[in-house]
Order: sequence, then C-alpha cells, then structure tokens
Amino acid sequence: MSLKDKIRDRKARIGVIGLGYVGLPLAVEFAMKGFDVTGLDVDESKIKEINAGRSYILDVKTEHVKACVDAGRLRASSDMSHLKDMDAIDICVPTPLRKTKDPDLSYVVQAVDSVKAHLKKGQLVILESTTYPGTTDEVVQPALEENGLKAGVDFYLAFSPERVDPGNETYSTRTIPKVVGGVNRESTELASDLYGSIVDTVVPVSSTQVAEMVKLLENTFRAVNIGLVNEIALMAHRMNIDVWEVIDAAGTKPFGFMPFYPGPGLGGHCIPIDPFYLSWKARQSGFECRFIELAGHVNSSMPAFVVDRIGEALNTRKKAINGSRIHILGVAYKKDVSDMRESPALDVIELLHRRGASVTYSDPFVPVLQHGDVDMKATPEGADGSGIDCAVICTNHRVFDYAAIVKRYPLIVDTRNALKGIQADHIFRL
Ligand code: SAJ
Repeated sequence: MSLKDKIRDRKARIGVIGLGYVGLPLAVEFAMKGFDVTGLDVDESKIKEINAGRSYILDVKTEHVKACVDAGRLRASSDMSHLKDMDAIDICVPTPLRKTKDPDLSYVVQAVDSVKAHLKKGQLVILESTTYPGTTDEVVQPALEENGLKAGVDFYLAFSPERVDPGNETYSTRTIPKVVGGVNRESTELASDLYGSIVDTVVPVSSTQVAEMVKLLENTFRAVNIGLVNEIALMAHRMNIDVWEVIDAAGTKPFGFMPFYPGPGLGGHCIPIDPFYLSWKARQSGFECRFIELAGHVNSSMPAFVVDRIGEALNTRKKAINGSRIHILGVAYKKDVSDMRESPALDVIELLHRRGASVTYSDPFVPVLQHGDVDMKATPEGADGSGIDCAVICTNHRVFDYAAIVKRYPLIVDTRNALKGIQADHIFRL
C-alpha cells in the first residue's frame, strides 16, 4: 500500500519527536483521528505521563490521551529505533537562541540524527520547529541523505510551521490553517494529505523556505508592532498623553489598524526568539534587519522603564526604591498562562533588587519563582498588603481581584492597563 493510500485510510504509522506544547497536541490529534502514533521524547517523565493516559499540556485533555492510549493508538517511548517502523515522522523539538542571539539547532540536529539512523525508503519526514529559511534544505536534507537515500525520491521531506497558541480557546489544532512546503511537489502533496486528515485548511506553498519564512514573518510582525507600541508609550509618557486611551481610540478604525499594547517587555518562547532567527539568516546574505534589531532594543528597554515608573510613583510619597517593599502582581510572560520563559517580570525583579528594593510577588499560576539568583515563593494573592510601599501589575491575569487590589495598596504601577477605567491618584499606568 502506498504512503498516500495509508494516509487516506489512516493506516499510516506516525512518529512525533518532541512531546511539548506542539508535539503532544499533534500526536493526540492524529491518534484521535485513528492513526497509530508513537510519541518520542528524551524526557522519561513525559513518557510516563502519556503511557499512564495523562496530559501535562494545558490544551490537551487527559481524557483524550487516556482514550488513545487505552485504544492502543498512542504510546510514548525514548527508544528512537521505533522510527524505523514509522511511515511519517514529525519533528517538534525546541529551537532556542544561544546567549549570542544565534540560532541553536542542537535539538533539531539531535532529532535528525535519530531519524537518519533509522530512515527507510518511502518515509515522510516533516520539520515543525520554528527556524530560519533554509534549515530544511541546508541542514536536515543533507543529513538525511548521508546514507544514500534521496530526498523527494526515496523519502519525502517537508517543513510545516507550528501555529499552536497555548491557552487560546478560540483556535484549536483543527481550526488553525496549516502551511506546508516540501522539497518537491510529491513531498508537499503527501504532507498536505497527512495534515489534511487533522486540520480543516492546509495551505501548500512552493518550497520549504517559503514555509519557514511564513512563520518568521508572522512572529516578527508581532515583535516589531509590540516594539512600535512600546516606543509610542515611551514618547506618550514624555508628552503626558494617555497611550492607552490613544490605542483604544485608534482601535475603533475598522480597517488598516490592529491594536497592540505596551507592556513590561517581550516574553514567551516564540516572539522574543523567532525574529532573531530571521535576522541571523538575513545577515548571512549580507542584509541587516534594522526593524527587528530596533524592536529588540525597544522591547528589552521596557523593564527598566517600568522600574523608572515605580521610582516616580514612590517619589510622589517622598520614598525611594532603595529600602521600599514592592509587590509584583503576576510574573508569567502573559496573562492566564504559567509559562515564565523570557518573562519581563524577571528583569523587573532583578532591576528592583539591584536598586535596593525588597520584592515579593503573587501569581496563582507560578507558585515558585527560580531564575538566576531569584529564588522566591509566591505570596497568596489577597494576603494583607500591609507594609507594601508599591504594587506592580506585571501580568494581568483575569483571576486577580482588581477592585480589592485598588483598595489594598498605597501605590500601584499598572503595566498592562489591568485597572482600565479606574482613575485614582495612587494608580500609575505605563
Ligand atoms: N505582548 C505585548 N503587547 C501586545 C501583545 C503581546 O506586550 O500587544 C507581549 C506579551 O505580554 C508577551 C509577548 O509580548 O510577553 C508575546 O506575547 P504574544 O501575545 O505574542 O504570545 P505568545 O508568545 O504566546 O505568541 C504566540 C504565538 N504563537 C505561535 O508562535 C504559534 C503568536 O504567533 C501568536 O500570534 C500569539 O501566541 C497570540 O496571538 O496569542
């Protein structure tokens, strides 16, 4: 039976390498549709959870994992030799940045080496990890062809960017269009058929580079527009104009405008990272991505701006940051998530410590905060605010009781406009 027919009849055996916020939802979606799925990861705790029928990812229902495992359509393992039995293999491993802001493809290379060791004729290999244009053709393909098999002929190879948005209740794997680009037409078609069995809309493009570039454009678009609105916030503060009111009014324009909001900085594992994959690759072609670099500077200057605003607020009470007790409300990188990666609250806390403040925090999603020399436990939200000189809303979790917060603290710096519509002389917004 051809791979095309196996996919059509949902008889294709699928391997998913990397069982994080991208790989696990993908593995479960395929298994829910009747495919036989083997999840592969180096983290034994993930493997144990899945084989016990439990989910550890917010958006993946445990009952779905259990149903698929009980039906024998989903299993997890750290034994990469299972790859030899797969018809299709999805690589969903992290692509972080090195300290030098250069791409770190070490996880991709490790996964590709495993695939190479077990590569069989007729297999379809798809890279989903966000990366610079050219990775699939210049890094993955040569490695997989080392044993003499030819991409696009003996096996199939494509790139398809992940568009998982953790915590997004509106869009799920099925309803988010999937872009797919193969090394040749047949690879694109087979990858499109495969994804077509789990998503409503597949968007085939002409090459792997186009597919790689699509994702980077999407996330660079966000990083640059967040940088723009943060710069607008910096200038509006100097001009004594309420930037939040400006954005809300601009947002009434029904076309040609999309609101972004100022904040304490740029967190998460996508937006602060992805644009630097693009600028790194562009530099290899002698092109300087000035927008990306400038947005990076503006966004990374926001924690210091927040600390300056805290200083200004304390000064209205003839106090200094040095020696003050400052309470941070919300430390996760964005609202209603527990993820701390690149969270700007970490920079705010570090800067406050450097300026002699004593800092506590509340965040129902983050019970313990350990990062660098920051090692703190959350104060239960609602604990008496006595002795706190200034509270700082860094993450506007919906679960916070903002009416109580306004009453509890003598000064509040609101970096997210969480107290929108509440005017009081002890509230200071970005
Ligand atoms: N942020 C602002 N102002 C804004 C929007 C975001 O300061 O107007 C900050 C957030 O607080 C956060 C960072 O930027 O610290 C990134 O926020 P994000 O809303 O972009 O959320 P992410 O990092 O979860 O981005 C993901 C991305 N999804 C994928 O890469 C598949 C992104 O493409 C989505 O557009 C985004 O979620 C989303 O829309 O929620």
